[in-house]
Amino acid sequence: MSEPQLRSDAFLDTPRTLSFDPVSREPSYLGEHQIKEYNTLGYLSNLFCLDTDAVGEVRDFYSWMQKRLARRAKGFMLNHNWESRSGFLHNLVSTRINLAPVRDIVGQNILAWQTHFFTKLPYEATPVAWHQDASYWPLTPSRAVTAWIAIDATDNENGAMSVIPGSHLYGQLPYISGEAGKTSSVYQTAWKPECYGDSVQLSLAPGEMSLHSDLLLHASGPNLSSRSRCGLVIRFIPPSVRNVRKPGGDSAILCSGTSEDRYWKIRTQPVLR
Ligand SMILES: O=C(O)CCC(=O)C(=O)O
Repeated sequence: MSEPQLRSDAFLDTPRTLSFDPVSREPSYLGEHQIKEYNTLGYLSNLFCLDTDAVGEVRDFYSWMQKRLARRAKGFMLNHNWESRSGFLHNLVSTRINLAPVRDIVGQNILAWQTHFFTKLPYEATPVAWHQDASYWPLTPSRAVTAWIAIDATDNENGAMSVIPGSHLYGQLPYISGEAGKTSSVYQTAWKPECYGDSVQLSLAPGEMSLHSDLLLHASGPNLSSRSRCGLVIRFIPPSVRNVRKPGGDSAILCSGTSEDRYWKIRTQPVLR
């Protein structure tokens, strides 16, 4: 069998710096051992993020959003970036989540670039293929940290996300392109992910989050249970990161500190729910 065509850069026309920069600042919330863990493994898990009331409000918001979407064509991307139109999500992201562990990793100045609901309905079969987030994004350098926030409990049965510890240290990895929605809900599939180590599945209780580097390989399997698996994902960046596809500057939500760099316009809270 011939080898498929491998790719290693989705943005050939716009070079990016895709390498891991270890965290060296002194933490004020996390322990030193957790910073070491993040640097060597590329992720942290089971961190407190949202209280029970907030989790309930996100669940209500998600149901409301799905009812609105039901009137339109269904699609994975429709769950994307609601924070840019929703006052509720804007407020949640900027004031209600436990940012302390994110601050210890990203620094004092934090922007939320995008959000996404990654949901698997009961018995939903579509897996998420192994991929690196940084490979997809027109951001440079690769300093984004994803908070994967459990709205429902996640475990082996309902398709909790898995990661390959240490895979963030290899920079951009080769991948094959595939059409989203057919075999996976992402369109890059890392080539031979098993070469980078054994995977670990991240079981989370509602309100807990994991944090992962944008270079860490991650994936998830089908939901084999009668339970829903809803996660809210937030992409956090320091303002020194820029979008190479938007030379005039991109926009983001300011969550902490200031945005002293010229690359980002700060979004105001939308009036709509
Ligand atoms: O929710 C999942 O299973 C995958 C999440 C993911 O791919 C991401 O956060 O980039």
